Amino acid sequence: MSVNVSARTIEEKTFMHPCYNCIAHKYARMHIPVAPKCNVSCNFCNRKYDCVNETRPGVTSEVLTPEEAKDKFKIVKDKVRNLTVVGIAGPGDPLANFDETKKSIELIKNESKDITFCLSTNGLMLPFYVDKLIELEVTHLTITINAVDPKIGGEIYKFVNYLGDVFVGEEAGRVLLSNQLSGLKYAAQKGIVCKVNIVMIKGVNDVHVPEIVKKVKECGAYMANIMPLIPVKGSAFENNPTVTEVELNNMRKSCDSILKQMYHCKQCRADAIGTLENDISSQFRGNNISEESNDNENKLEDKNVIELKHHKYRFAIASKSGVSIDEHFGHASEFYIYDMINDEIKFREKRKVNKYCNGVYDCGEHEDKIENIIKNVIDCNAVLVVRAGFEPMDRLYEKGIRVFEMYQEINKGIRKAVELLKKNK
Ligand code: CLF
Ligand code: SF4
Repeated sequence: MSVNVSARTIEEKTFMHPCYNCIAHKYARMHIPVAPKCNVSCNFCNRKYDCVNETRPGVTSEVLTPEEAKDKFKIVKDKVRNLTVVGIAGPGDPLANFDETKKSIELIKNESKDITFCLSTNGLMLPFYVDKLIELEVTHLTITINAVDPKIGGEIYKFVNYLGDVFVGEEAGRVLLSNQLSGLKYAAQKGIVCKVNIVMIKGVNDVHVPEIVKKVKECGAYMANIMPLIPVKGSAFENNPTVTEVELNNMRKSCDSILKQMYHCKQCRADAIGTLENDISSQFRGNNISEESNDNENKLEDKNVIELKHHKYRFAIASKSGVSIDEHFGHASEFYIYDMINDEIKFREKRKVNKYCNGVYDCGEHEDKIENIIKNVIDCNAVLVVRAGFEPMDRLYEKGIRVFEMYQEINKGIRKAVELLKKNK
């Protein structure tokens, strides 16, 4: 089996890919955030943000279903005439969400024959999926490889979940590396154009970077993209020092003689749209619900559309652990937003709110706070919490949002809430 491109040749696609070719800066790419889960835990990642291997932390993308991604693609394609690439870069790993990845590509391929498909992966599941990616006509692949020494890898990955077995330390580094390199070799042999991203982490893998570049070149990588660590709040590396722009560029230059280097990466978000210089994704988020939208009417309209057309439910969940509904309404500083569509439960995003209750001293501010919370959950059918006071319950009820008190695992709680909504209890 080899790469079969429909209209443009693979060389043309690479020539018109804004990440693979800096003179292709006039072309746009669109990321579709259809991949929320991940099978690896990188020490520089805090899962409330997008995959840091490819994207900028600090911005949480919405998660789309494949159908939603296809609908959004149609809108974007009509408006962004220079669009050449559709990429999947998170918010987790596309190969840990292969069904969604596959379905999205198939649906979009039906809409456009000329689009280049590009994926960014941690590489753990790559050996399993190269042939499938070729069938899907994915021509460009990014694999993030932060170490070619399992010992160093062991310092970078908290754990690796490989087919249900969890590995830690050096063993985690070994399992991941072995799959990354065999996947890269195989994909490159089969004609996929492979870029390797390397997160440069001071004191951990910085002096090791040239060795990584040499190894991936041997395995067939087309280019390398050395990126600076962004110490994400809440991650194990949150207090690690960062490399300076000068140190980063010096490293890239010193590796240039080994393998072609990328100098223009923007560490863009998992729902980025536009040229690398000009991200216009915010213009397209109104089509779906976004954490940036505080427009009540849009959210209400959206909620009605969702309920009537798609029989879909949306919930705001108060959770300390991220696993169970275990937070009091008044103590929640953020809500996890989940959808249930055709019996399938999907996490969408987290929304920050001002805590409703900070103790007796701010009782007078409750009015403003409940307004702020209502704005953030207006598109939801219900809020699921351990406990809530009568006042917030009444105010949410007035807006058509139910409050269900329960203490259980999130998915179970959602199913129970759907039953209650259906029975109108
Ligand atoms: Fe996206 Fe990545 Fe494909 Fe580009 S981004 S999946 S290769 S289409 Fe590009 Fe953005 Fe840098 Fe990635 S600037 S973060 S390298
Ligand atoms: Fe986070 Fe990406 Fe690493 Fe997964 S691969 S843990 S999403 S940085």
